[in-house]
Amino acid sequence: MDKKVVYSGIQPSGSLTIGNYLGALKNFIGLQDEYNCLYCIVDMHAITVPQEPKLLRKNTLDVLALYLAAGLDPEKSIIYIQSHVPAHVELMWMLNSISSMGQLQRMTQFKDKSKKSKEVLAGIFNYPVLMAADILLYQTSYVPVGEDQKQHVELTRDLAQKFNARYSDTFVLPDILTPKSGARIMSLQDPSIKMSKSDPDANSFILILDDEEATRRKIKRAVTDSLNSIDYNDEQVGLKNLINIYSSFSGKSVEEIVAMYDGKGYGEFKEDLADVVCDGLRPLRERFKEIRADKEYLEKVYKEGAEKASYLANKTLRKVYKKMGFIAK
Ligand code: ATP
Ligand code: LTN
Repeated sequence: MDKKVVYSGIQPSGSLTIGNYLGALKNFIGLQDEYNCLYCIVDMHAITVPQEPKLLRKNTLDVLALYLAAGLDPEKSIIYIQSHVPAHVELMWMLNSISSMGQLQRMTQFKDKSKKSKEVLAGIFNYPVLMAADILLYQTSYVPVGEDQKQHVELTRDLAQKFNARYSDTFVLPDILTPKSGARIMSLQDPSIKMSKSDPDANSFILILDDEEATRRKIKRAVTDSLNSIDYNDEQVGLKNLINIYSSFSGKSVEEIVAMYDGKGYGEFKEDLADVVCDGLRPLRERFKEIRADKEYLEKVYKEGAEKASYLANKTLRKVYKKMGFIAK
């Protein structure tokens, strides 16, 4: 039997944080042998907030180089840039015709992002429909993402079900795949909100590409509490988040970590955490520099990726056009 399909994407809307790494990228690697994987750089999603064109181009290649530095293998997975496969936008338009305004208005990411901006753009409203198109084009079974994307994957299932019921079986219904630890990394400055690369306060996140000095400084400044005792509970949310980060990078369980620091203070814990994070990211940071400098290799990867992805996407797209009643060319 054919392997099942895994699909995920990351927006080149800035430099990636350890939230993106632990919630998504790190988990992409291990899936490559068991599944047919597609990993996309979703640049069309990134323009739902204003982007400086030069920076968008740079960030897109940075994300590609980070994918490769983290261990994504173009021999095993299809790695490509969303705007190179126009089928995504075409399917999105067709899915719009069965998407309900009410359901899109209930998406928490839409509500959060539109609260923050002066003008609510149509792109941010339609964002989840484009994400559904990404996933459904490839008959995806599993979507490895952080917990914040749960509602979008559910919407994707609803749209697939609606389409299948109206036009006959066409799409596979996808399931979300969240990691056991690291599914929701919180801001280092306000642990009630998720760590986000678009947060204006650079102390709130650690970037995969931050240098070690910045990484250590940000961990030192991370908000904790005045209890000065290492415990894992909902009263000590800042510390809880730091323990989660420690656990995700070291592979140690939360219980092990709490036992290791019994009777010790936050200063020592934070210093060790900085070591664990820097050790965990060092190989990736080094490989990134080499890969990012090799423009020809990057170009080869995204061109071949787009060709393979287009072939698969167009197969689904042709079926959709036909089922909806469009005349074939
Ligand atoms: P932005 O912060 O700019 O709104 P984002 O980082 O949330 O964007 P993406 O770049 O598309 O959005 O996220 C890529 C992946 O990283 C998704 O799977 C998302 O769930 C995951 N992710 C993002 N932030 C976190 C976090 N704080 N903890 C865990 N996973 C996260
Ligand atoms: N909305 C996602 C990014 C994204 C995505 C996808 C993830 C766009 N298309 C398809 C998985 C599958 C986010 O993380 N903000």
